[in-house]
Amino acid sequence: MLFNDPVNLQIEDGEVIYYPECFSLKEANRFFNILLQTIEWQQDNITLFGKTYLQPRLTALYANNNKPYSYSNITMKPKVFTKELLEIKQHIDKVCKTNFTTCLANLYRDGKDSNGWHADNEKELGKNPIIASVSFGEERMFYLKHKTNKSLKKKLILKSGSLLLMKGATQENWLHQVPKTKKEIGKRINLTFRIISN
Ligand SMILES: O=C(O)CCC(=O)C(=O)O
Ligand SMILES: [Mn+2]
Repeated sequence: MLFNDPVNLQIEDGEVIYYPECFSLKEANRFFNILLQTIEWQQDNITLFGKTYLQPRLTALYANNNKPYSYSNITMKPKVFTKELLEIKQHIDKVCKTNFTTCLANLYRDGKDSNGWHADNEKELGKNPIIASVSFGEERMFYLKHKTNKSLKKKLILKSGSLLLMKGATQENWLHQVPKTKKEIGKRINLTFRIISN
């Protein structure tokens, strides 16, 4: 089910691999439409540097266990995987040769929705977490920058049906973001599969 060869971004101090067509466009469209309707999207308040904001996108947490996930002063309790999320997880598990427990879903409603610079380095993910990030719907830019060496940066377009796999020391040494855009664009769904086992 992989239609194009993966591309290793060859970053220092980490490992990032992009699979441009992990799902066919037909499958990606089907998943986009179903997930938009069936995921229980919510918009939380987040607290950053003592200030509280509405998160600039909708989110939801699903898992095959009951372990919560906390970030930016939010604690999310998982819901049971839907049929389609399980179907997607099974494919991603195979491609990544791992067994993800948890999926944090993001809905970017338009170009004003975004995800600011961060690393997925919460303690419940453990050291050197593996994170598989699947995109459906509108394509968005994705930026990576090294935490200390300012000359190390990467920029790529995350296409519908793609998988971006981040592993090794990536979260320790790099930050990533999905910036706002002024373009008139449609909705994008992103699923980040993670392992939370303690
Ligand atoms: O939307 C994306 O591509 C990235 C999402 C992300 O970084 C996250 O949920 O931690
Ligand atoms: Mn992230």
